[in-house]
Amino acid sequence: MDKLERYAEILDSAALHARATPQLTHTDPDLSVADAYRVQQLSVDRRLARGERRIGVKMGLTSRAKMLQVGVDEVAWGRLTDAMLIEEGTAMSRARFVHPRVEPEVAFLMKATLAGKVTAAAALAAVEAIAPAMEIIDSRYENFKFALSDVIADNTSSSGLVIGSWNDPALDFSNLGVYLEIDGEVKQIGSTAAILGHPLRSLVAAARLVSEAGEEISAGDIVMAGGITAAPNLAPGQTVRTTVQGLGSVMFQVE
Ligand code: OOG
Ligand code: MG
Repeated sequence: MDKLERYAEILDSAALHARATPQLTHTDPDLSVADAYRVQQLSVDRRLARGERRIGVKMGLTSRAKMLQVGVDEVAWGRLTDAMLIEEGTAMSRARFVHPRVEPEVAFLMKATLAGKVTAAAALAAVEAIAPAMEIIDSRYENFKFALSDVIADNTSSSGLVIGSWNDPALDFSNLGVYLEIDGEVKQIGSTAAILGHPLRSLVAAARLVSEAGEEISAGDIVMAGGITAAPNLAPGQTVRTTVQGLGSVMFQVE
């Protein structure tokens, strides 16, 4: 087994068994971003081989708040599978994760292929709908600490997503107020403008980055635009809700 396949197996099994693993860059400080994306692909392939289905992609580190929280200042992307979906209003089990956090986001549902260098107008034309959403991130690394290559190899911490109701993308979603509540208490406040100045820019970046990997965003795909605020920790018993002005709210519970 070559080195990158070995890394993919380590990360996949850390996720499967909810057990933290040391950062790859501790023993391999020169692990490149290109190799890290290859590890990500190999580890997601292992999920697909177990019967999971690809449902789209996620962008990460698209806001200042997120970059500051984890100390990595480059946008990155990851792959989403159906096993990560948590139905809106239901409970997720804390025990399946190492140290989960939640991020308020918006999600796009695509109605056309989007690949390569595209304009924001072309990106918008490929969007079927937009929804308030939350991502549950769970770094497979000890202490939730990583360098850029680590987090890319680890599928940018992606582990769960919850999507609210779909809205017409014709409304202006460039600067909508967002708040995240835990047990009815507001924990984080932000705006969709925190996502690279406009959530469409995240979609434009996704089209380019996904194409660089030889893949594309297809009709029916979900694209998560990236966390709007810093991500609070999750604990059993919590009720978590994100509200996006004009788009509605989305909720789940932790058990
Ligand atoms: C990396 C993933 C960040 C986002 O939306 O910014 C991310 C992490 O913080 O673990 O998903
Ligand atoms: Mg995220």
